[in-house]
Amino acid sequence: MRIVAATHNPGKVPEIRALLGGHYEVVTAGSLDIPEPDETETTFVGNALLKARHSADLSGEVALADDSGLSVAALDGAPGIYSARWAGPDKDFAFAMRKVEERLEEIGSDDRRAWFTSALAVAWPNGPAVVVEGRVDGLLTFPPRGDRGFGYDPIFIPEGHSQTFGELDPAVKDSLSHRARAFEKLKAALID
Ligand code: ITT
Repeated sequence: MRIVAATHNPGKVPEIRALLGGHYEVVTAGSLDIPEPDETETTFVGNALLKARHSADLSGEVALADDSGLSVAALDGAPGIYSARWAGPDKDFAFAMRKVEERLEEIGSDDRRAWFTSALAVAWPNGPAVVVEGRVDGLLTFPPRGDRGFGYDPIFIPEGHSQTFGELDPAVKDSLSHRARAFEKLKAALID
């Protein structure tokens, strides 16, 4: 079966392919010339639904979207749904990770607790949609470590590990990440 990955983030695509398994042919919204919609909702779930519906309606095919982000406890959950926007128009995540560190320094907090959230939505063209959310907790570390993964991976150490997502084998990330946990829920929701 073919499924449209409603994302323009190249970092997400290999994870979506790995987590979906070999049963699906994954084509990206970018490869179908589907433009990025404005993420106008105020929650991960809302933005995931918006992106999945947009790609499903424009492609006429089943679409899967991920809306995700890093939340920092001491920053009241920021950057959260604004995680991509903190990197600016150049998508500079070295800058975004420094910004997280600077904000923590500004408030003088040594609380390093953080979590990633992924909302996954599947939408059928002009039809229904299903949405679920997964989360992984961990601790932040500075400076960034490792060059695997994408986004904020080099500053995030998942619970139970001593290496960042930027250092861990991608298979380890895919076994416990926010996205992996959301996929487990998605599979359960689609089977029920
Ligand atoms: P699409 O909307 O096209 O999918 P995007 O990058 O704009 O791409 P989001 O709006 O969901 O996607 O933003 C999520 C941001 O949160 C993403 O750019 C990363 O910086 C960060 N993020 C999400 N999941 C992550 C992960 O597994 N590892 C590191 N950073 C992650």
